[in-house]
Amino acid sequence: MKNLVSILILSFFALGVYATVSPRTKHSINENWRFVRSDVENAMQVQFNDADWSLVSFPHTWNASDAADETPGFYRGIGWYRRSIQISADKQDKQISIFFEGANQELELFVNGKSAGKHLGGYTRFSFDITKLVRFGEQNIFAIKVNNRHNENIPPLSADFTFFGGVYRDVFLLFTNKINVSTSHYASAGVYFQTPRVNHQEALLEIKTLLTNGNPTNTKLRVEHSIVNSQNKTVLVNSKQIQLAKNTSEIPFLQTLIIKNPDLWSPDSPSLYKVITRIYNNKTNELLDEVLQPLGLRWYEFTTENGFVLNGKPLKLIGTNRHQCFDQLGNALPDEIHVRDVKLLKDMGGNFLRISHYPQDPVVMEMCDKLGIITSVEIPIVNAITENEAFSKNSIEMAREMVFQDYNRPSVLIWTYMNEVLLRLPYKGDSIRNKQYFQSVNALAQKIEHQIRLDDPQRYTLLPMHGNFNDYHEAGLTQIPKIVGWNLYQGWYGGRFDQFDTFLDNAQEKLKGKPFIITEYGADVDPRLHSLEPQRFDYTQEYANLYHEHYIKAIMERKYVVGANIWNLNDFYSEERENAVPHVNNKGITTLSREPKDTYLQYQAMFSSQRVVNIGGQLWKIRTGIADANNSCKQPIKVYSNAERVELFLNGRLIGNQKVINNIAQFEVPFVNGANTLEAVGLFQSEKVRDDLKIDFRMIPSDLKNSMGTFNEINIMLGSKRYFENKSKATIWLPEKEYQPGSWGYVGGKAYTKPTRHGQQPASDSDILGTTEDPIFQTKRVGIEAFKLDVPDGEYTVSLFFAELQASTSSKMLVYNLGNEAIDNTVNERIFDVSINKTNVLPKLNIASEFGGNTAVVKKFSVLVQNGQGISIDFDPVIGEPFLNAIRVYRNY
Ligand code: GCB
Ligand code: CA
Repeated sequence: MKNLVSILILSFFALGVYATVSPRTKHSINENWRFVRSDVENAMQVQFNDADWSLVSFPHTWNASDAADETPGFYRGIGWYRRSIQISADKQDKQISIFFEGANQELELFVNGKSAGKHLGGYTRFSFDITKLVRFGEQNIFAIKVNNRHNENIPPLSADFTFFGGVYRDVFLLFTNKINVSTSHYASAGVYFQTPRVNHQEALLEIKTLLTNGNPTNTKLRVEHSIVNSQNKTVLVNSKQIQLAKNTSEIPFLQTLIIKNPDLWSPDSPSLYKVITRIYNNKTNELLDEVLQPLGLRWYEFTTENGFVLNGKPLKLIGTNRHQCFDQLGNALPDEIHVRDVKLLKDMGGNFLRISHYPQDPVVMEMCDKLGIITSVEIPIVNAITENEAFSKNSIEMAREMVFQDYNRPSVLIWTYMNEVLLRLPYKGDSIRNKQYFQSVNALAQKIEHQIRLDDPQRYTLLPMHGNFNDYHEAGLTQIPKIVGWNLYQGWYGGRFDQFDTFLDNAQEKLKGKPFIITEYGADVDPRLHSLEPQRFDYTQEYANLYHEHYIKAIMERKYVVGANIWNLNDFYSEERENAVPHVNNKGITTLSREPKDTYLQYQAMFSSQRVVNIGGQLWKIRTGIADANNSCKQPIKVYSNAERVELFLNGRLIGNQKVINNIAQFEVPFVNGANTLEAVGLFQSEKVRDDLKIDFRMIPSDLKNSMGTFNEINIMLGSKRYFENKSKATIWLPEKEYQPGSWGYVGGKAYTKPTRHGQQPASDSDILGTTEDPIFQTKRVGIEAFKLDVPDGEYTVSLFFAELQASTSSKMLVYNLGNEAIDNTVNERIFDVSINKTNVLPKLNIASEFGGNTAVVKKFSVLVQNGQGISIDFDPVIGEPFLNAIRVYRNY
């Protein structure tokens, strides 16, 4: 062995390579796991045969598909992973730890049949020392048991996001010497920085290093810290000796350094230092361990008078929240997607990220450090607590994991806990018991606050509350954290936009001196839905645009609002939700696969330091409308820009030159049938910046009767003011209108609206079974007498779309609609006849009894139209009122 080492060293020198052999190595063990989604007896045992289990790699979740399918619920229980790992004999004198970046949510690891440790909680990192269980020079069987069952002692108890189970982040093996910078303290780096004084002249840096000596001999060490600046120049080296007793761990070692003329860290200039901590055997000078941590030097303050102040300058914090999931992948994301998300926020001009509602992948934090994104990180106590010791203990433990794991991140300025903790009062109606519950919540909040301040005296704390001021105030929660957070949805879940402004001003009046962060605000956008007459709760892009235009203005006008986080950066999975896209919360300003919605484009125009010209409606590529006298169809287009003026061209022709007001230039675009190329030119002082957008416009002839040769298809949603685009089918649906001779439309009836506690909603938002085109079925016309289309002679396919939105099968209360629950509006039987051109094609149709409520039913007919008769569909009631949800007419010949 010795010979081999010396040969190696010799050959390094021979090649002229000055390599330092690293005293610690870390490599991932993500591949080649056998997996089964059930509990299996003896699965931890070495001899267990896992040959018929499936083969998976980490990151992995077992809920990627069942949390998005049409069966309510998803698997919440035990899953096992197994693999063997060869650990070479030359590792004999090493300490070996396994490091999990996260697994949801209870995990136990077995190495060679023996338990190596357990961890509770789905979002924090953890490590186990497995040195004693490993067999060197042999294959070692690793068996991991994970459980994502509901556990009343582990936060979160409930939340508006899917609790995907599995080992969904990277897993590493870490080899160190037995004398090392401790790897065991909350899976942290074992090195902790405080910067109690930073200014332009100097920064005071206190470093606490935890040291472990796993050897049976006392050893004298030299601990050295090198401070390297962003140009890779070592600006300071400090070293000190310490006698480290045998068999000890996590022995704190303190050093205080002063960095002169520091390069300051800020969003515009995120200068990072590296602190490299090395420990040497003082006698032999052998390098025993080496750890690198990022260091950013900045000072900051949250005030009501000047807002947030960074390095002496006021800075409004604007950004988003973020959930860690992606289209089809659930929460099992590769690092690259995490990286991409933080870049998306930076490119938007954002400087603030609320890492909601739980600690995320370390690479997210790394990106925030590097790109200059200020963050708050939080533990996932959401909606409610369990009033017992175990829940308290686990919550505090989680808070400590969070704090220690991201302790040195310059990006982190705020530790957050308890999101909307009074949303779900467990003792509704029992005011005495509820008071006690308030006290329990208050007591837990105080404990967490106390623990965080003890572990990290410098940073701020934040507690995000929903819009029920009185409850939080009465429970004393508005007083405990250093900053108060508000999640506000006025004008979405109910009410009007301006109630956002009055809520804030009233709350500030009562909480003088407390800085506020708008920790959430947003409105759902199904990226397939659009409207020229947007309404609250219609899920259209255009409604959300108005919502955000109002909110951001109110936020910018108020100094005591030190920052705001849009809810949310991305659409995200929430299994219990129904909505226009079931199982998804659509409040993202990008989609599940991160295509930017208009709201993203708007914020980019407002906050980016680059020159921005973004034509709105980029996700609305197929449009439709009825031809006017010039055979065109005027529809509005917004261009988001930070130019002074914008010119807009349609197919090369200038159609307007508009002043940009609040970063928006508005145009009425006379679309023509077929290809429409829009080009926007932003007129800046010294240059022009362009953006273009191609739109396929499907012109509906105004004179349908004489449209031979131009009419091909029409798709109409009844009772709707919305447009719906299906990108894969390349179809576009348009709102209904009343019939006029020569044209098309309904006769009689009225548009269905959904009654809720906060007024009528323009459409149902229940999951429609049997379709992914839910919005087509979520509106309807009730009491309809006929639908007529005066199409030219020919053969047509007519499809009638039905879904009973008011069936008496009671639908469960949608818990996440923040008090916006539906009011019962079920109907008894509806039976009706449907005839097409006088032939009764659907006698005694009873949709609810035949198919059940909220189920998509499409009836397709071939219709021969002759002698200019057009298409006339008649609805004749037998019992109750007839209805129709949508109709598609397609010309065959
Ligand atoms: C909230 C919650 C968040 C939800 C959001 C919503 O207030 O904090 O978890 O996703 O509202 O969309 O309703
Ligand atoms: Ca990772």
